Amino acid sequence: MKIDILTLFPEAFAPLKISILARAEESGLLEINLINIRDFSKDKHKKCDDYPFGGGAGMLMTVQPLFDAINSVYNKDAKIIFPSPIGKTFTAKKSEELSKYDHLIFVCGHYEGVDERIFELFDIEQISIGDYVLTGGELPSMVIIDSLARFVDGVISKESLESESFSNGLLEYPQYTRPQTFQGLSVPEVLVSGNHQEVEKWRKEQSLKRTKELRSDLLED
Ligand code: 4FM
Repeated sequence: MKIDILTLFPEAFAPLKISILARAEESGLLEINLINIRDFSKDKHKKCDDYPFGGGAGMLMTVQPLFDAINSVYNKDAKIIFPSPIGKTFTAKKSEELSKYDHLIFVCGHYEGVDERIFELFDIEQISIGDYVLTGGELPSMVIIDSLARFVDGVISKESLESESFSNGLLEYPQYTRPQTFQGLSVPEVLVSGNHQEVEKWRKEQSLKRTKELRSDLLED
């Protein structure tokens, strides 16, 4: 999968260049390109923001650099995403759906907004990561990319994906590793019993118990 990220702050994306995503890029499963929107400004000072018509607080990103930056990476099969609080809320289902594309383009807004005409010039899906406001689309782009990359074939094991929270509509069960006792606290006996059927049964029960206690909304339908 190719992911193009259009941003005024490419240096903000260092977190995508470590750990699992770094390995996914090295192995050729993922290609993440950072494109500086400022490089496309036709203004003599490379300006990419301006005051809103009609007045109001703050600055907006101007449409020309955004338009040219998108066109520099665009092809008709690409999906364009603009993280924004006005979008539908991001979920594991949406994450898996996005992971099936061969080419994603993330457009990161910053400041108080972008000129609305960019949404008339391209088919862009706005996606929110939650009901709160951030200073730009950089962090939510990273959240969405980190999450969907895990669903790209080969990035992590199928078993890891299937055992985690939301994969079966439930929260993940509690997990333990060595040492078997720490500060007087022991690992649940069933997990060291060697009885795989009992382990599976316990994990299912724990998942259901946790979901009831912490996220009963997930059990509603
Ligand atoms: C987005 C600031 C666009 C400026 C933002 C522009 C957000 C969220 C968010 C801030 N994005 N979920 N919540 N973005 O707050 O996705 Cl131009």
